[in-house]
Amino acid sequence: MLVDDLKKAFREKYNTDPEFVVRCPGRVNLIGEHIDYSHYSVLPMAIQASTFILAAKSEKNQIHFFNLDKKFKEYTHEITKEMWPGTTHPEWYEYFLAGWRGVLERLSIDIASSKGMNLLVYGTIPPASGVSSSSALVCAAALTTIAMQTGKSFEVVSRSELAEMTAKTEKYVGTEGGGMDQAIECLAEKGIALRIDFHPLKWTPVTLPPNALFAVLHCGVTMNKGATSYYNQRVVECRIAAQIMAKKNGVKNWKEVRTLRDLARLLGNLTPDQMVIEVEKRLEKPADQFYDRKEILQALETNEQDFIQYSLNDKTRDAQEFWIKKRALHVYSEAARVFHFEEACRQGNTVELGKLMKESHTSCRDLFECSCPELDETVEKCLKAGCLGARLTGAGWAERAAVLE
Ligand code: ADP
Ligand code: NG1
Ligand code: MG
Repeated sequence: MLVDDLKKAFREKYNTDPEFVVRCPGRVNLIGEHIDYSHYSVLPMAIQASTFILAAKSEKNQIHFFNLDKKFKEYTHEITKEMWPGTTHPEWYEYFLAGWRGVLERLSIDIASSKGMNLLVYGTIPPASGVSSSSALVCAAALTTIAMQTGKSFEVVSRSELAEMTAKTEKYVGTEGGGMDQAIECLAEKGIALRIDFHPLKWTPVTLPPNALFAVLHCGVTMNKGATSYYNQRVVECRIAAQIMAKKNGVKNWKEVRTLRDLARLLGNLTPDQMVIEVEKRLEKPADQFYDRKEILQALETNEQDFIQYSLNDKTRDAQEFWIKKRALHVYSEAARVFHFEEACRQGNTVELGKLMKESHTSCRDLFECSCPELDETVEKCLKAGCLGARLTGAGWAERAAVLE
């Protein structure tokens, strides 16, 4: 659908022209899966599929949501004195509200005086499929809000600030994400991938070998990360792995250790490759055995209350089993693969790129357990057909009830 068709649809719906049209791309992550929230670098690039938002002011104190995809029901959000508080089971329009809230807070716009809006949303990014439709909607919402509230667009907030702000604000839909998606969607440039580093946010263009062709396939199943606890469970397993190893190493305040990268720094700025060896040494239990809650409290010499406050999050308060060794081994080995991948891009070594992608998939499947049979089968088929490498992209998993038509 062309932008002119979208404008026509807006006019038919609201009897007025849109004042702004915002477009935000989806992304594919080439390598570096589930390591952004451990603050390790990732290597994504934008894709053509995008989310569009068309907007005009409303005289009413409301945000009206109309989606061209009828699966996403029309909705009216009343703007009251109370800010939308966030959610742990998001409806589709709440991804918009997450971006909207972030901008009002950033620009110190009082909720009661914020402007009402009529919106039309149209997306070509397959939702819940690992190519980041959620962040495209959050980032497009943030841009729409900036434009509608200030009458201006990019001059108000820089692209990098927008990336950091939307990474924080998407957490209002209940996932403790790491920031990769918002960063690439706000900072992407045509024709190149970016290596994205966190804390501080930095981005470096990575030119892909001209003879390499990357195809993005859909395996047919979907997974809504906001509505489930899989994602947040992995986030806390990585955090607990870092905290336990820090504690074992004599670090007094394990509560300040938040990520596996914090731990690598504390151990003397060890490289991801060196950290793989450390994990093998420091966590005695075999990787395929979980730690129960009691064992973790003992290892951290702490109580339930502090454990909930410093290690867990909303969706994992009651979790009982934590696979911490496997998760840490995945994170450090995947972080190392990102750097090797970038080096192979520089050398134009497509065979090495393929090898690293295969290793990444195996690690996601066996150590991070974020794959599913449909993804594994798709990877197998690609390799049998002669691809140099294949891997899942994005968070992974599947809810089988939601098979794509
Ligand atoms: P993804 O891997 O695509 O980011 P998520 O589970 O993080 O998957 O987010 C998917 C959710 O985002 C959808 O279930 C829906 O609520 C919302 N969403 C994404 N794109 C759109 C869209 N174009 N229209 C309405 N909702 C959307
Ligand atoms: P998807 O599958 O696109 O929702 C999620 C996270 C990323 C990253 C990847 C796994 C959000 C918004 N996105 O992506 O930050 O952790 O999983 O690498 O939380
Ligand atoms: Mg998402």
